[in-house]
Amino acid sequence: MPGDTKVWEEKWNALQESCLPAVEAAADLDSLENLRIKFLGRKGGLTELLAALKDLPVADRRRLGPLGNDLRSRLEALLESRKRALFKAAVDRDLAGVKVDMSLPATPHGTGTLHPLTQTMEELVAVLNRLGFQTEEGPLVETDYYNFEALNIPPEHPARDMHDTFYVGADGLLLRTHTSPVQIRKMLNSAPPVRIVVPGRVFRHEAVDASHSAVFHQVEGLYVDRDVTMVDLKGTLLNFARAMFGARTQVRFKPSYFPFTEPSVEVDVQCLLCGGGGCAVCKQSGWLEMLGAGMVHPNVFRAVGYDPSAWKGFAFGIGVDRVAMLRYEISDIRLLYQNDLRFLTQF
Ligand code: FA5
Repeated sequence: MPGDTKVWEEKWNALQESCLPAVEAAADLDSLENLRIKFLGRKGGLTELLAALKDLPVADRRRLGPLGNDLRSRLEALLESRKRALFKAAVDRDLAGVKVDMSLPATPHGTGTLHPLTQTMEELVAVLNRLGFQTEEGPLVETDYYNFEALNIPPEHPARDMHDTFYVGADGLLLRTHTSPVQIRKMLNSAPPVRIVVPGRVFRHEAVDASHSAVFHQVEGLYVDRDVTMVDLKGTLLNFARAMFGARTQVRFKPSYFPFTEPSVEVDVQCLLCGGGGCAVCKQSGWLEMLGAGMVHPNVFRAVGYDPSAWKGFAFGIGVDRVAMLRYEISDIRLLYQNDLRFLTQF
């Protein structure tokens, strides 16, 4: 009906004249919100006007619809810009009444630290670097040859029982059970003399307890030269123990067995956690096994093409986790692998 159209146009005109200036004049955020509800709320003036379009003849609807929509867009844009301006003015007003004390200390931001295992490993390597050992690394996934066979552990050798091995797929690949395979890789690639230190992660399918983990870390040492003796080995290991645990550290060497060294020793350090009195970590013995070592077996030299009558060597493999536990008085190896920040931030 033309009458309805005329009424619609009059309302549109009136709205256009009143709503935009009202928004311009709004003095605070509350009045602005009231205006938004008045014009654009569910029962707002402009909302109802737009809804009323559907009752107009088609031709009028086509002509007036864009007018209505245009007014709504302009109103929305103005509401938004007024809102920002009023908000900023309110914040400025608040801040004007606040005194900022520039001398207050800032909120501290926590910075990360190196994992205690990384710290221990880096220190161990640094001690051995100072003694002339050069750092080498090797792969975590190894072949049976490097991990066992070239180290004088042929298939079916009972010493394989000393390492519960994780095999990877069917083609004989395995997760290295110690860092000793890197000895073989190095000696196959370079002529003697050799003096290397090998830090790295190793894996064994072991029952986990306070001092045994299925993933742990070793630092391997290998020194090959013309006149290397057991005394050099002892001196090097004492130097390592005193550098890591202090000048009065008690160390004991015990005869042991490794297929790749002869003679072989195991080195224990007195348990700093209980002072030697016995605790869960040292299994009540007062000592903690720290490393295995010995003089390189002639069969290992033969496997890498070194002449065992011309060259002598010693090797050792240090359990890094055990060193970290002793140094930081950590009573359970599992704490090193739980990534609990309450624990890690103490180091
Ligand atoms: C070896 O792995 C030999 N490759 C060490 C070696 C190197 C001997 C060169 C001779 C010459 P063993 O299995 O004992 O040896 O491990 C060496 C050290 O690793 C141990 O003394 C102990 O400190 C640490 N270790 C062994 N098993 C674990 C485990 N499950 N969790 C944490 N540390 C371990």
